[in-house]
Amino acid sequence: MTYQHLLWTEDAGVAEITLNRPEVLNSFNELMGQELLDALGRAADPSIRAVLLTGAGRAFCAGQDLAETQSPDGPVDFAEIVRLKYTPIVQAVRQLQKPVVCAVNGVAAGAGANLAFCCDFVVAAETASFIQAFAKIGLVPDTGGTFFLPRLVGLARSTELMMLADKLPAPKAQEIGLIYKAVPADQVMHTSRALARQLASQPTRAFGMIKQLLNASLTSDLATQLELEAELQGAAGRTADHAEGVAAFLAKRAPEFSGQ
Ligand code: T3D
Repeated sequence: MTYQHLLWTEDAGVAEITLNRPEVLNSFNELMGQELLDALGRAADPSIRAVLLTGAGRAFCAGQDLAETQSPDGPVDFAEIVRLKYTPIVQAVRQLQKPVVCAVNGVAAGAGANLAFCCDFVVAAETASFIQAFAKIGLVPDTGGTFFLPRLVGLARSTELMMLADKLPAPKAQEIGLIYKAVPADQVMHTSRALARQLASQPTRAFGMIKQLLNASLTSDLATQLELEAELQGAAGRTADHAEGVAAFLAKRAPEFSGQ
């Protein structure tokens, strides 16, 4: 499938998805939301073992396309937009049984920032920034922001970010543990691609199960979590990659994981 507002490329088991509306800082119109959801579904194919998400041009994503939601016919139902667009995208990223690396090449605002924060790794250009822009236009954070931010950086910092809505520079985001790392702008794609490629060569099924465990840990109690660990360790122990990992260890050679 070809997309109007996304670029899709595949290399060495990595699907690279680029939000591609640079003239409006890759803000989300309806079609780009549908296309991203489609692309995340396509990334479930077993030949894809890691995903890299980024933006074209000088921004990562400026959130909702604000021009699109202005209707002469009266107020647009934002609840519907959130339910039909942003919520399914967040669920798709979290349910995808493989790592998603987000390369934040420039500013990430509103739903664009929170899309980055629901990914497994965020590599940002040192010149990039994150803005919980919602309050600036009288809205509340969506796209999982109120779920992930308090868990990533705590309540006080989340309140500050959401209510003051100041630009958070990427190096500061790294310092407070909100993102994986900030790198010089000219290295953001190289670093992100190298990371995605490395992840794609690892035990993909175990990574999928790690993601399942981390998702569950965000809401479960200790007993439930311990039982899920036991269950998924059982499943991981039956994978070809576990057999390969142990065989490689005993033979003192590097493992060659197939992702199975
Ligand atoms: O509404 C619902 O459906 C509910 C769901 C909401 C989810 C959300 O994401 S709400 C939050 C929406 N996003 C924002 O409020 C951010 C708006 N953008 C900005 O604040 C700034 O553009 C940035 C801080 C991100 C970057 O500033 P700067 O100075 O680097 O760029 P700029 O000049 O403001 O933007 C460049 C162009 O992109 C400009 O167009 P022009 O003048 O060159 O023709 C600007 O209008 C356009 N643009 C930027 N963001 C958006 C946008 N156009 C539409 N929607 C945008 N969100």
